[in-house]
Amino acid sequence: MEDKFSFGLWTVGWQGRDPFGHATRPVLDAPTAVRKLAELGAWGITFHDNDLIPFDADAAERDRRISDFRAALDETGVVVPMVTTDLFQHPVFKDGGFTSNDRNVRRFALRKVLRNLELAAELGAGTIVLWGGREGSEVDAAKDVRAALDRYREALDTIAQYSEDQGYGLKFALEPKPNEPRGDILLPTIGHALAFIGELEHHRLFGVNPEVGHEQMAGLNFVHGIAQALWQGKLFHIDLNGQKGPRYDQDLVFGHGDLLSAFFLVDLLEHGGYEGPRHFDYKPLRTEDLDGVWASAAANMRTYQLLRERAAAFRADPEVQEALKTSGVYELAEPTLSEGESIADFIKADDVDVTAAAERGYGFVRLSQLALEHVLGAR
Ligand code: 3MF
Ligand code: MG
Ligand code: MG
Ligand code: MG
Repeated sequence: MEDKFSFGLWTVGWQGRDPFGHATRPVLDAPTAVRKLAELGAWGITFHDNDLIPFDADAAERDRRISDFRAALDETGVVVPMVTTDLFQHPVFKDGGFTSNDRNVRRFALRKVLRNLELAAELGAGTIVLWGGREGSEVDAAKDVRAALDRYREALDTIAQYSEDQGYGLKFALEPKPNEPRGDILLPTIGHALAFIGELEHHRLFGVNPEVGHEQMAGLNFVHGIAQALWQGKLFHIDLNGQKGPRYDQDLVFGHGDLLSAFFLVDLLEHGGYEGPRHFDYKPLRTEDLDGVWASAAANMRTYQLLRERAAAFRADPEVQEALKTSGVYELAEPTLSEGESIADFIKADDVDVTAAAERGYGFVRLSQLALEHVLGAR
């Protein structure tokens, strides 16, 4: 429970439908997912409104689905830390939700999110994730990006205002992704999202929910992105999974992509002050049966725990500490100007031996090898 491992209902529930093939697994109902994940040691479950309640459900069906789900939560003690809204599956969202060119679609999408906030608050969720998978275009002439960003901002400020007015006290995490399903998606990376948040009226209520694979699809260093989000106090939530470089969104088990990056990510999360859920947004391979689904869910948690152990051993190793010192890693924490040093004095001073500084070796390869040996369990 203290690990705070959580899973999206849509992860273990993925039936294996892809653009080229039909489902390979049966429907998994929400109460079964909750019970099974609890057995495996998960702490939380998250969902899109339509993972739990079908898009066209009537009031009676909605109530029944929610009450069956609640019964499983009560029985197992599994919590709902995050809720999100599906603005991508239904054809009405084919040109986006908040940024569709069609104003009626925008009004429908925004209402769908607003109506989902009450359920989130009732279930005790503190965070709402917003992934704008259909907010984008394939054709540059088709979208005035500046107008789309105006509408995006309008929607998010409306949602935050409503949450404040209702006293829900929710926080909101934007999930960047560069492409898929749209050819190009708005707010494609952590950096774009952070810059956009600064333009929101309720910017304090907004942070990011970065996903490993999404940043790697853009060829970016996920650990660096997470470090900047932490540095800006904006890492509200995280989607852990695996990806093998820039290609389609693979959603592999955590660590089953770039393992060294996963190691440094766990090291950063564990030692960098992140206290939120360790949330897995992955897809059990389409080749797996239901036993394989549960094995893959357990694999995410086990990999995280192993990497956490390995990161602690890395930090505690005296040779690593010495190597970090030799490499100047601690020295970077020292301000560049001395305390009380005026800029006038600083600019005049001539206190650097440039030749010696240019000749210095940093020993970064040694550090890298030490990390690799800890990951491999060789130290
Ligand atoms: C798609 C995703 C989404 C988001 C989810 C928000 C369907 O690539 O990652 O999963 O994570 O919509 O929580
Ligand atoms: Mg994803
Ligand atoms: Mg993904
Ligand atoms: Mg995700």
